[in-house]
Amino acid sequence: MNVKTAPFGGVAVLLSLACMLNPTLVSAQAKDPVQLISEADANGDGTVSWSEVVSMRMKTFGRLDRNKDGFIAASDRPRGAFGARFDEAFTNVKSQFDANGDNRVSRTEMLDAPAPVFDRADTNGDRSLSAKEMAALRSTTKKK
Ligand SMILES: [Ca+2]
Ligand SMILES: [Ca+2]
Ligand SMILES: [Ca+2]
Repeated sequence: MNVKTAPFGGVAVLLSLACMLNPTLVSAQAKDPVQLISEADANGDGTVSWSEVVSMRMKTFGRLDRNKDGFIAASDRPRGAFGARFDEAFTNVKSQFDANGDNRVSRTEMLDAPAPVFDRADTNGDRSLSAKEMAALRSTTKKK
C-alpha cells in the first residue's frame, strides 16, 4: 500500500463526494426528529409549544415554496447548486406531508399534518413540551 499516491487525502474527498451525490444518505443523518423539535423552541424558554411547531412549519414552507404559489412542488426547484439541496428537502417534506399523494405539499397539508414525535413526547397532553418532556424524549430516542 502506498500512501503517497493520495497526497490530498483522496479517500476523504471521495467520501464527501459520495455524500453530496447521495442526498438520502445525508438526510438520514441530518433529519433527527428530536433535534428538529428542539429547534422549534423559537423563544428559547426550554419548552416547545405547538404554536412554535406550527411556526417552524410555516417557515419551512415559506423557504421551500419559492414561487409562492401555495405549494411546495417540483416547480420550486432552484437552478444550479441549490437544486440538490432542494430535492433533499422536498423528498423529506413530501414523505411527511403529502397526504393526498399529488406530489406537492399544500400549506394546509403541512400545517394540519400530525406530529407523531410531538404527540408521543407530550405525555400530559397540554400541546406543549416542557423541558422535562423534552428530556424524556431525548433519553428514550438515544438508546437504540
Ligand atoms: Ca418555547
Ligand atoms: Ca410552490
Ligand atoms: Ca399534496
